[in-house]
Amino acid sequence: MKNPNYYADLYNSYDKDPKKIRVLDSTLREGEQHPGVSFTNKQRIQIAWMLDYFGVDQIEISPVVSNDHKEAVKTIIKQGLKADIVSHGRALKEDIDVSLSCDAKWCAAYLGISDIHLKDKLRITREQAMERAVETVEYAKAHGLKIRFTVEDGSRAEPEFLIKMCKAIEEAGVDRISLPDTVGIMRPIGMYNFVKKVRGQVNTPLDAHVHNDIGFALANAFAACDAGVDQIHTTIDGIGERTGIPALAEVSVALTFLFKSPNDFRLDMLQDLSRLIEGYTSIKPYDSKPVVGSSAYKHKAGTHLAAILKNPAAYEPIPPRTVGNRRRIVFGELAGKTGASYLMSILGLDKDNESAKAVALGLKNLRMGDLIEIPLEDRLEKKIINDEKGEKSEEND
Ligand code: HCA
Ligand code: CU
Repeated sequence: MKNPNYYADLYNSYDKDPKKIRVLDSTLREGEQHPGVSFTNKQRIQIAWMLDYFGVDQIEISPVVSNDHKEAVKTIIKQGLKADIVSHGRALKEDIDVSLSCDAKWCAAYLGISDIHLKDKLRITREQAMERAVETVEYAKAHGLKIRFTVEDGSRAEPEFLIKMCKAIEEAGVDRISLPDTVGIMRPIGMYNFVKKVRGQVNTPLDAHVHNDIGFALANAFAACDAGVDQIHTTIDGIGERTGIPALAEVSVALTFLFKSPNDFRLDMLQDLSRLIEGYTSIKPYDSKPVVGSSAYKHKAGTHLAAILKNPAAYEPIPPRTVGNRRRIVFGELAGKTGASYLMSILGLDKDNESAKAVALGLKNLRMGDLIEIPLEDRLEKKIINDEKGEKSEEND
């Protein structure tokens, strides 16, 4: 039999030689903009270490928010991590100076370029915005920094001005340009068109920073990749302003399995990373959250249990261990004969057909919903169950 995902992979039609898509994690910048999130410096440093060990390419943090943050940036930069540490701030010389004072090698500067941001937020003209952007990039370059420039609210900016701006900062020597959908208003084809427009006019490497206001963030991030972006912004569990941005877990799993993008991610850390953030923020990811959610690998309906017990790939796209999660089966009124029979075998009962049917019916008639959940690993748990049964029968002998 072919790999169970073989035909799906054909539809996904990844390239023979897939390009590497990089990940910038912004848990320490965008993530801290999520209501209820405020890390201590010790936590920030630990999160940076873990993200680096996981294998992200860049870690973003803002030193201009507070003195505490500035200290955190300095300390994290001193750790000599593999990932670039990107020091994020406004498109102002004074913010670049703060990055410099932290000994940063990479900085990021953002400036709103949509009419509403220019007129009502910044109260500057397009010309002034252009001047400010170019000056910021030139200033950073003159001080030996690598700089990413974010054309904030770019998806709502007048396209000609967007291109003019991108060309001007490219000319000034910018190292990357972040194309954000700041208010999460794009659908995937729209994001594709937005990125494609810029990609056709500038050669600078592009980032996608996309918000999840209507639930399209993850899809938009990948539409942006299809259009030529080579770095996606994430946060652990997708935390960020309002409804946040794509989650690191979903992005890294999709890159690995759906895009076959070459990387060294330690995917088995994903659930631990999620738990770490849960512990530091008391924001619990909802149970059906992809990859890391507590229900992401639970199987319940009788027909599913019957299949899972034979071959878990029947109802799982990726094995749970791969992403640090665990498979569980849920017994209750939906368990069916196979579920009942398995439950009986775990309890050490003989499981003839008639009794299994009776137990399945009993579970249904109880009308108490889900009664118990047990972990079920590929071989391990089955072995334990068998061993225990062995011991029991010896005891009984
Ligand atoms: C912000 C805006 C930003 C910047 C994105 C980026 C956005 O909160 O500062 O720098 O790539 O969504 O536009 O997060
Ligand atoms: Cu953002």
